[in-house]
Amino acid sequence: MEDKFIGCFLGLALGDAMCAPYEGGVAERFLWRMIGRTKAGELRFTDDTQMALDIARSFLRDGEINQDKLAREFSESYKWSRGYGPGAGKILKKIRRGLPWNQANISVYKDGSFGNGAAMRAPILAMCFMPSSPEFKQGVIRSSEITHAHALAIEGALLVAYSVSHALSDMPDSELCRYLIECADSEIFRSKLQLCRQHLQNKTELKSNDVKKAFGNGMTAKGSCVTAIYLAIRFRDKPFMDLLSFIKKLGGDTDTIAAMAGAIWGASNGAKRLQLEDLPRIEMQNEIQKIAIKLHATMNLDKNK
Ligand code: R7I
Ligand code: MG
Ligand code: MG
Repeated sequence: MEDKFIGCFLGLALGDAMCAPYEGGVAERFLWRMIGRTKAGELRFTDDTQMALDIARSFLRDGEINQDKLAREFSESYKWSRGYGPGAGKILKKIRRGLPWNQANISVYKDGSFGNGAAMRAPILAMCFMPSSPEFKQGVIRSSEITHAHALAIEGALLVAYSVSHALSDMPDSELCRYLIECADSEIFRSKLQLCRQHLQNKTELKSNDVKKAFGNGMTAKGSCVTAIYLAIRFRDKPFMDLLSFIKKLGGDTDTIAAMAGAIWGASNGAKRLQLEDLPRIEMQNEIQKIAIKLHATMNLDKNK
């Protein structure tokens, strides 16, 4: 199980760092070419991994998702050069200046953001709480709403977290799809998940343009979470690099789709199947690995209580 936790966190971070250079349009890609490596030549990660680290550190320190403390952690880590979403960046700067998070999160969009910024970091909650515990769902909601108060952003985060949790416990694909469809609250997520189940059952080899049309490749939760879930399951028995190559070709919000899909893929397959020796190194790789090991140890302790 420890290897699956490491696979999940590294899958998220590697997906993020390796697909970030392919995100967005020409300007974003050019910028990332300039700032996408550390001085030591390691690949830099973006907001997806940074916020995942913030949740993990906050949980390991406090033993819970304490929203005030996590809001501070998120806002203190904020740096423009991590490529945060435009709304999220504004919210985090307001929190840093002292605005309470539950005012900041509705200050940019009046119902809160429906971006995928809550879902991209949600895999960590599957490594904090037992899947059947009420704390799990609550943890996803609490960690999401600090920056993403919109119901669709939270729904996307829950679906990604459930997918990771089931990948950690090796639930068969058909059961996972059924479970996710049952959990979906909105018509848009339900219909995309039904389509996802259909394509997986029929083993349709959708081309990248068809995936984009069916599930989306943008920055909204409804236009990216099912994409990531579909691709993670479709590529689960294939090499990690095949998954990432497909996402690079898909374009759009590549870092985030790869972070979510990478976390699910890594939770299924474990770190050994990532074949780290063949992949570029990313910044803080050892620290990410150590944090995954700590999360695993903490969850086992809880189990034995
Ligand atoms: O969701 P978020 O934190 O980050 C999304 C992406 C990820 O790919 C990151 O890697 C980073 O690159 O950014 O950022 P937000 O700014 O909250 O939401 C993302 C986008 O969704 C916004 O820039 C808007 O285009 C759109 N969006 C909305 N548009 C209209 N009305 C989100 N909420 C709304 C809304 O209420
Ligand atoms: Mg990002
Ligand atoms: Mg992104």
